[in-house]
Amino acid sequence: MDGSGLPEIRSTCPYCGVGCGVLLRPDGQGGLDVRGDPEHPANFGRLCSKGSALGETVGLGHRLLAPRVSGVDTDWDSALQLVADRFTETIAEHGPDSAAFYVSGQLLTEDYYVANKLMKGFIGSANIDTNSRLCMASSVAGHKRAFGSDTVPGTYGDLDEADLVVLVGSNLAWCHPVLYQRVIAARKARGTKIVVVDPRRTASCDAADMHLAIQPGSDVALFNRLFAALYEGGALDKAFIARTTGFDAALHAAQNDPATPTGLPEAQIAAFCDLWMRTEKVVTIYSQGVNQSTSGSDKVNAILNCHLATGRIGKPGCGPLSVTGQPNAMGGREVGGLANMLACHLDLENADHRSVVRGFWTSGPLPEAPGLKAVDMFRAVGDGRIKALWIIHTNPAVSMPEADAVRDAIAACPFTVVSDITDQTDTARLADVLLPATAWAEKDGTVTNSDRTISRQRSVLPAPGQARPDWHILAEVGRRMGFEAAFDYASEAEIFREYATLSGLAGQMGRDFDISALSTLTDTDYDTLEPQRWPITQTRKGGRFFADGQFFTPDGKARLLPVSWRPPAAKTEPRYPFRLNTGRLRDQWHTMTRTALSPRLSAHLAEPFVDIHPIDAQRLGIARSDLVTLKSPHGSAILRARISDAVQVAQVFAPMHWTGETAPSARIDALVAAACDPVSGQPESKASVVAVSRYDAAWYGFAVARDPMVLTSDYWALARTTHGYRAELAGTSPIADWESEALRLFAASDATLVTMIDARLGHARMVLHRNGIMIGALFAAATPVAVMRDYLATLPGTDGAGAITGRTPADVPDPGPVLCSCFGIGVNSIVTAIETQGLMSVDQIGASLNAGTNCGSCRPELADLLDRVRLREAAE
Ligand SMILES: Nc1nc2c(c(=O)[nH]1)N[C@H]1C(S)=C(S)[C@@H](COP(=O)(O)OP(=O)(O)OC[C@H]3O[C@@H](n4cnc5c(=O)[nH]c(N)nc54)[C@H](O)[C@@H]3O)O[C@H]1N2
Ligand SMILES: Nc1nc2c(c(=O)[nH]1)N[C@H]1C(S)=C(S)[C@@H](COP(=O)(O)OP(=O)(O)OC[C@H]3O[C@@H](n4cnc5c(=O)[nH]c(N)nc54)[C@H](O)[C@@H]3O)O[C@H]1N2
Ligand code: SF4
Ligand SMILES: [Mo]
Repeated sequence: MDGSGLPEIRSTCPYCGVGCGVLLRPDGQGGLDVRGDPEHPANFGRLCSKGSALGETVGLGHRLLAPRVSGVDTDWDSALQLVADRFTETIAEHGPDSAAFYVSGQLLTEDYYVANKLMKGFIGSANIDTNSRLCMASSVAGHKRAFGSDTVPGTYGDLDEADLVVLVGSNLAWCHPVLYQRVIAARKARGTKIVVVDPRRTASCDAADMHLAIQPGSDVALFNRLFAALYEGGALDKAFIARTTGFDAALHAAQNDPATPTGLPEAQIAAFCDLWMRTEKVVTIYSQGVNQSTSGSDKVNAILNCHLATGRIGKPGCGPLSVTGQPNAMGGREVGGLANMLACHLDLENADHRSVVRGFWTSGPLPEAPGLKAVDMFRAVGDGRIKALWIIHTNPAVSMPEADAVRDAIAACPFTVVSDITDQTDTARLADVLLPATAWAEKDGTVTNSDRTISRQRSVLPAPGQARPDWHILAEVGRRMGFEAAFDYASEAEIFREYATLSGLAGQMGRDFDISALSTLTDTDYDTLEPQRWPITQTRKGGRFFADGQFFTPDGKARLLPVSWRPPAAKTEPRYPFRLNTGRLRDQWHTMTRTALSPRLSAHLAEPFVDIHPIDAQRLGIARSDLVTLKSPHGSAILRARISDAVQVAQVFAPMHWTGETAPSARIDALVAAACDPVSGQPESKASVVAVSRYDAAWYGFAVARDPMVLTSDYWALARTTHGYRAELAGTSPIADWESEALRLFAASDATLVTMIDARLGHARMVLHRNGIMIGALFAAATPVAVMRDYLATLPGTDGAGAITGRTPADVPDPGPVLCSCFGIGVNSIVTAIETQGLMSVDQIGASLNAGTNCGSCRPELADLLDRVRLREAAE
């Protein structure tokens, strides 16, 4: 409770795998107040920019509110019967493997369990795979190869006690900001050293003692060198090595793998090895720079080899830590959501495991072989082997590699069902049947975060329209397909109890995942369930794994694996001379269906871009703010050029977030090759090859508007603002009549126009008013438009005085692009404060402007800005 009298409800943030606890209080008008839960063990009250802005994303404007068949709203009964009938008919005619589910690490455990049970247990196919294939599959494979199980050994608490944290292919500052803050706090408290291994200089490098800017895909070579150095330096733990097998072969492979592919200077490698060797308490955090690779599983095992051979695992302050991306990536692995797994960390290919699960479910025979993994699944959709497809809580038309082919395959599939909270996604637009799911704040269930902590998500808002929880929709279809008893669930709690009971059987078979002590929870217990780390049995609760040298392999020993460096699958060549790296931005979540609703999150970086090194830019005649075309063997994209030495020569980086809804020519996965790791099946999303050239635009435009715009130009990118929308535009054919173009763009033929057009220079400025209120403004030029964007974005809905000048009035400073999204503070305001007030630290910036004092996600960028201003001043 707080002052307002309404109770605060404890729940979990629906974004990243840190799994922060949140306290939610409905504001009574459909909105939510959100703050961090001081008692949650993942965040102790902290939230990042995305978590802090959750309240801005719960509006209903974009929601899908009724089931829809072939574009027409219908009732649940008809829609569910149609789905059940079409799946039943397809299976009867073409066999179980003609059906597939493609699901998500953002589903709650209860949803996921039901989906997996329906496909593997009752449809009798293993064709259920998940976007976790694009995310965690290499970590799962690496864990299973080394430990005999998909076990995360340590806990977040290790970060507080570590003396060295190595971030490998992880931009923790932006992607797991609350964990990053924890590392920074440890650094302040005990001087923890930070090393970043990433081809790109990221926000996570700002506080790092060392940045190893390796060549893409060369991590195995680096960790092999470390392994060899640990051996040569006498730093191995012989007693622990006795608890492993494969040491000789692994060491031999490491010693024979040259470090040259890393491209790093020998002295830097030596310094890294030396630091690792000297430090007992080392945590190696790894993420997509490791997993999303054709050698992803080998990268994981190269890292695990070093921790196992030094016994630095499962003890306080040390161990490998695979940070998971999605809020329930771990839960999905636990329920067996991947095509090659069974529920509760049991193995699909193990006959004893199958028979236990079959007996428990009283189902038909379970499939004996793995189903199709994500990339193969969509290939099978494309070539007609899969004829009925159900996509739940994921947007593969945007996020899969070779996304144009995936989009076309979904469109051509004879029967596609999509469950989403909105119809405004690239994938939802392709569905035959669209099913409205309840969203995060409306649903109940559990999620597991990166350190095995299971937390409740709790519904705090009513389900809008006809929306229903995902598990409920799945169970209805299961019942209508003839499996009444198996899917006769009355509540989430009932599903959870069943799952916890099954985990007890898995525990009895010697598996790690056992939460059987939760199998007798009452509904009230489930409602009040506290966050807790598995295992949760009568004899064991939480804690770390493996310090005792006991592993989940048949002989109980861990496996050291011989691994050797392999280059990325795609080779650069004269036609495609650049390596394309892709990843995330601080304030957007994946395909932006939720974060883009928040003006303050959209203000951080409002347009898709590509980072290109100054030397390459100069060689290709690309100037700052130019648009560029990227072409790969699979597709093309148009992006804004940011010239930056954060990337290396011949490498470019582009974010993954933009879609057909927000910037149709910037769908980056259209370019990404679907080359996969041979063990994990995870695609190499970070190392495709592309050509880069300047986009030859006849005109460039910038528009702000109060209402949605009619965007049709060759290039456009749309973002929300506090006053409506802003858009960047460009086209290759000249516009003859700018005034008609403006009226069309704003769908406002009745508006009054103020214009300034210079046809000779190709400049055009138009401000549109209706009833004295500015509804839009369009600025066009033959070169990238130079106007004060962030200021102009605040004018729609006002009288718009002076808008035509494209700049602030003389007495109003331009705040510049927003850097601190919590307080909406722009770069220019911060630079001015640094210069005029002589600020020397991030804390001083906070004291003066508040910037960086709420969630802290922008602190690395503040530090970077401070350095740049100071450097500039020093040079002057
Ligand atoms: N803000 C934000 N946070 C998120 C998400 C989001 O969408 N937005 N998504 C969540 C999800 S699902 C995930 S999976 C995580 C991902 O979290 P991260 O893995 O931290 O994020 P990415 O930006 O995908 O990639 C990390 C880094 O890998 C580097 N990299 C590329 N190639 C290599 C290589 O060969 N070797 C090494 N060592 N590094 C390489 C990239 O330059 C990049 O900086 O983030 C989660 N958190
Ligand atoms: N190039 C490139 N591509 C990548 C990556 C990369 O680094 N580079 N990363 C990959 C990784 S790690 C990941 S995890 C994926 C993520 O990619 P996706 O999973 O495709 O992305 P999201 O935007 O998270 O999609 C979630 C969808 O679920 C909907 N939704 C939200 N809440 C609910 C709900 O409660 N129920 C239902 N049924 N639907 C809901 C949202 O509106 C949205 O359409 O992208 C992958 N693709
Ligand atoms: S770090 Fe941010 S996005 Fe991740 S769970 Fe916490 S608040 Fe949510
Ligand atoms: Mo992910």
